[in-house]
Amino acid sequence: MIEIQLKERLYFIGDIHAQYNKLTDLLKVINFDTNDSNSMSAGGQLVFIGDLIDSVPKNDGDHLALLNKVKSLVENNHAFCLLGNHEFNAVGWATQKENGEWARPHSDNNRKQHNAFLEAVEEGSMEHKRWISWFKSLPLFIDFGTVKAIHACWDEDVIEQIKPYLNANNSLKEIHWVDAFDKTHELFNLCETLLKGPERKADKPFTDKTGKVRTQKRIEWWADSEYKEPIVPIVIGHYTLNCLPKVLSNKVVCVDYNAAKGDNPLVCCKFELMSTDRSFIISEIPFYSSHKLLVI
Ligand SMILES: [Mn+2]
Repeated sequence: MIEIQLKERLYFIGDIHAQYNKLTDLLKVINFDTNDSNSMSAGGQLVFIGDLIDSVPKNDGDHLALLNKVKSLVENNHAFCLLGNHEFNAVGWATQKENGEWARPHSDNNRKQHNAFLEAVEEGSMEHKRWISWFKSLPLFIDFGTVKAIHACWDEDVIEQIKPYLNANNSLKEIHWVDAFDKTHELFNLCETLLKGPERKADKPFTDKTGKVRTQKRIEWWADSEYKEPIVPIVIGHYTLNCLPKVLSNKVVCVDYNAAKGDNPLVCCKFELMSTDRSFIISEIPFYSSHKLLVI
């Protein structure tokens, strides 16, 4: 567990993908106003689970408003922000190897996924470079003691293996960013598992939602027999669920309900850190949604 200044409760917020208005709506729903000491911000902190950026066409959002808001919340001890696979990929896109190639190839498909962000920050600008250096400072996971958070998969073995590559705050060390995109380097698969989730060979090749043909499919690690049940609850995002918010297993909660798309709500769950109740029941964890009318 790292040394962090914790308050009494945490609100874990799912993948936002530039939907700034959904975040402001959600903060109103949970009464989290940093200018009002009578609001929940006095005893609570937010945890952004990653994937702040990259919106889908027709749902542009507002990248700069969102990034400025989240960064300011983090700097003022109102929030923590994890690295998602989209911020990870953004760093690879903007990182050149010694031979001049980009760590993440500038293919048409990769550009398409990332274009809304590149347009918002103006690719190559100082603004772009500033956000990339902030993304590099974000932790891959946080252990809050009675609850842990990561973008896609908490795998104890992988976390042990990746530690030598990390700074004290669990962000990737500057010298290893190129290795993280090198398929021949062990760091590549470690990052893939933690940020994109473990995969297994598919029965037959299939085309994913971005049009890419894949031979590996994601597994539901929280229900997989190769994974031991975690000891403390884990909060994740990434899995673009489309049901009403509910826990995934006895110990795993997901807060990504595809806010990127259309009118889907942005979802968060609340976790009381000071609870001394040892019989804490994860299935009773409260969820909140940016749609006031959607009662969860
Ligand atoms: Mn993701």
